[in-house]
Amino acid sequence: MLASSDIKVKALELGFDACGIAPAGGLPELRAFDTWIARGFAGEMKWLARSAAARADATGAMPSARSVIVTATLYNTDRPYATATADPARARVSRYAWGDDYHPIIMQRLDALVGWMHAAWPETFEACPYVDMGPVQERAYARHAGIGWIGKNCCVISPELGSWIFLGVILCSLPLAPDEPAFDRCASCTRCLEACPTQAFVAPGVLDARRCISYLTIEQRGPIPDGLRGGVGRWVYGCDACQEVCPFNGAAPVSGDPAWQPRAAWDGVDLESLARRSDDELRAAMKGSAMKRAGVKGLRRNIESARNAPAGMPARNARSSVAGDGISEQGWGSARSKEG
Ligand code: B12
Ligand code: SF4
Ligand code: SF4
Repeated sequence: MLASSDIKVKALELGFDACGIAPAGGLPELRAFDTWIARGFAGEMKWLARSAAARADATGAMPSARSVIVTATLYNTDRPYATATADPARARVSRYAWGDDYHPIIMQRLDALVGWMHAAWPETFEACPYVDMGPVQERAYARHAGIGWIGKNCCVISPELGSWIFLGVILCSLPLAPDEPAFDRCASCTRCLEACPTQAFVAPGVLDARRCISYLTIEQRGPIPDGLRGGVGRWVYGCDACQEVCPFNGAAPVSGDPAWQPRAAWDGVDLESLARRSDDELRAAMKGSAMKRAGVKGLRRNIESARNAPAGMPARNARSSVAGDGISEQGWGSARSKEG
């Protein structure tokens, strides 16, 4: 049988920063999905509700699935956090979108891993990779593959890498030896819940996406609701506030992978120069980037909303406002560099 340990070694060789294996079924976290949809938290993301049955278990996406191989890819770079700069002219673009689009890059690496698996184990088996796009709850599988726990900010946090990671999965028909699930290390910390500029968390780990800046600036098609524009503030694509304040990202390692380094077009860009760019210039800067999901029209809407954002609902940076939560910001030592 193909050894889980060999798959993990190969995954690291192919450029992944972590890899683990989860069983395909029986994950308790998956039970929360239907309730989340029923409460309307998915907003206009109707594709989530449509695929709810398939998402109940990995066998919904691939009936023969018995194991789920989960990969994590660090995308953090050495640029300062948005909430660390008080410059009112600065536009805020979420970190994951600064470089190249992660979907094709990670898919290519997953395909290479699948190719290696077939070469290493000649008997017939099925293996189906997904990055973000398939009906698979990647975070729940990441926890059960031991990659990291699901924080109160909903993100998977690796004790070694932090939460600036992309997930990828391979559904596999082989009964691979699974890892131990990661355990929760949030303890009594609530920084992310307090830092959310639009108060999008209805409870720890439960997000009303309709209030989340990531949803409002990327997924939602209409205008940003007036009552939330002040909270959205200068975020013009996605949002990192609930991850920037997380102590486990306090000294997060950075990636040396050229794919994730910030494109000049978004690096420290200010709102007014963004607004002055022509459609062609914006389109060129978004080409091959995850930002093309919002399109030029969506980005223009966000830029205009940011330029005219009311002062209400100010962002609260909880990094300094919560003390005594039992987690040391310096717990990781200094930032480490990761070559990709
Ligand atoms: C839809 C979606 C969104 C939506 C909804 C996000 C959300 N929190 O649900 C929006 C557009 C808002 C969004 C935003 C972002 N996203 Co997104 N998103 C997805 C997608 C496609 C599906 C997620 C989903 O189904 N959400 C519905 C909830 C209910 O399900 P869930 O998140 O899988 O799992 C939850 C349950 O298990 C629940 N849970 C677990 N235990 C328990 C216990 C109880 C009692 C309860 C009630 C719940 C519960 O908590 C989990 C986390 O919310 C995934 C890819 C995928 N296929 O999984 C990427 C994904 C989750 N997104 C990702 C990223 C990077 C982001 C952003 C950081 C981007 C940005 N900077 O703007 C933000 C983060 C916002 C946040 N704090 O969650 C990464 C996450 C990486 C990581 N480290 O966790 C993913 C995995 C994509 C990828 N392949 O890398 N996203
Ligand atoms: S991404 Fe931003 S808006 Fe969304 S939950 Fe996190 S802090 Fe709130
Ligand atoms: S900020 Fe605190 S509560 Fe939120 S995810 Fe990080 S450790 Fe958990």
